Amino acid sequence: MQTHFEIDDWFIAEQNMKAKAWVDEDYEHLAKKLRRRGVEIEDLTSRAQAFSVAVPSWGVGTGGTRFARFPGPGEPRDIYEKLEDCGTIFQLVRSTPAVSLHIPWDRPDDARELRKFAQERGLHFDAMNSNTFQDGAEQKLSYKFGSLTHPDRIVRQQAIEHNLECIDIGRTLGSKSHTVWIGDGGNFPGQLHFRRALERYLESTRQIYEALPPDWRLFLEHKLYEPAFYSTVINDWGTSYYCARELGPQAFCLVDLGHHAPNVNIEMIVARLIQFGKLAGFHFNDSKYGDDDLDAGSIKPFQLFLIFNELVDAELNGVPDFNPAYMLDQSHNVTDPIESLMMSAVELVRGYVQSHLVDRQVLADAQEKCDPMLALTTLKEAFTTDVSAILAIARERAGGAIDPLQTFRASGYREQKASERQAEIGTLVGIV
Ligand code: LRH
Ligand code: MN
Repeated sequence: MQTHFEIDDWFIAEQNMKAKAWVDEDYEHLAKKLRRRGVEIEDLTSRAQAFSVAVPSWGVGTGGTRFARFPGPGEPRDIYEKLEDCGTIFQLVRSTPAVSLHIPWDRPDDARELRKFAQERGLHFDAMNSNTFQDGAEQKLSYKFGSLTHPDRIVRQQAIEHNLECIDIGRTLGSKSHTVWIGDGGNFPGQLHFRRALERYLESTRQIYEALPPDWRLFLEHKLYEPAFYSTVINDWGTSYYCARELGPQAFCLVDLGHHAPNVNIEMIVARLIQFGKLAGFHFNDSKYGDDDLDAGSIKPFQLFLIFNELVDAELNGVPDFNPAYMLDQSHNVTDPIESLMMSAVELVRGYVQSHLVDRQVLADAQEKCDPMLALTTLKEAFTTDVSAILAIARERAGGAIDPLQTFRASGYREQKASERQAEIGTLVGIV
């Protein structure tokens, strides 16, 4: 009978023993520092423990580019092996109890069985994702020239029905939201009629919106460019916001950090969508140039902090119905996907906890008194506070690893999976 290696909780506890002394010392030291600022460290540790982010099922396989993909050992070959890896990430960092699926990549033969398999690993399903940016094997009509905005009504109907199928699968899996990202656009001037294309988008998404169960949310994901390289129908937050408003109260705007032109002030877009009551949530990642899908916080950690600063400000000011969905959306081309997803989840909790360190009274006074230097230094004081000990203790108290990377590597999990999962040529799980 094929065994499936899993890391034992006693092994994590054993590894934690090696780190316990230094992490407790650092925690005590940080507690003293924060007490001088009138901050109770235990308040931050419980906030860290309460933070959760969903991992993308498509992120546990090695990603690639149009040039190449270099698969790693022990790649997951199907949705069950992807969930095994998601379960291991959750076991070690404790802040990733949810998985976001992509259809048809993850179309389950038996959704009830899949839900049970996930629950056995402490996992539940976050937003569903449709895919009308590729032509699936059994598909009749091509999305080469678009999907929900395609000039041919029949192609649009095919794309709409695919989204309805995603919602249907999601209902059985217990998901409560559906993300629509389409690559529809043009590569040349004149290829698309900009206004008619947007009208077709609204006409199509309205049919998807009407199929939503009453307690579901529809997430519209904008993107500046790629795969279209001249015009993209849903290219920015303004267009997405207009559509979410037109569709109704269950439609919201999802912010993928990599979907903006370089140097765009994303934290201000977040503040706008919060103010307009239309922030769906995030696909967290990082990038230097395009939609590079690099690890969150790896390139612009201050931007990640400033985004969480807006989110925590809204949370603390009791913005009504404020319930953003946090998801990672990354492509791991040169790192072990499990290591990248673990460490990216850690960076999100870091940004969140540091944002709770901002002295909001001092910041508000500085803003009202037009004292930009005091405003900036108040934010920087929080951003430059090393909260690693809080994050480690929060993981440990939740049964996770004080040092997830060291514990994962010491466990030999990847090597075990390499022997368990003989790669079947052509099995493709990561984004290419
Ligand atoms: C598009 C995107 C979208 C997913 C895809 C995998 O760039 O961010 O969210 O469907 O990546
Ligand atoms: Mn995305």
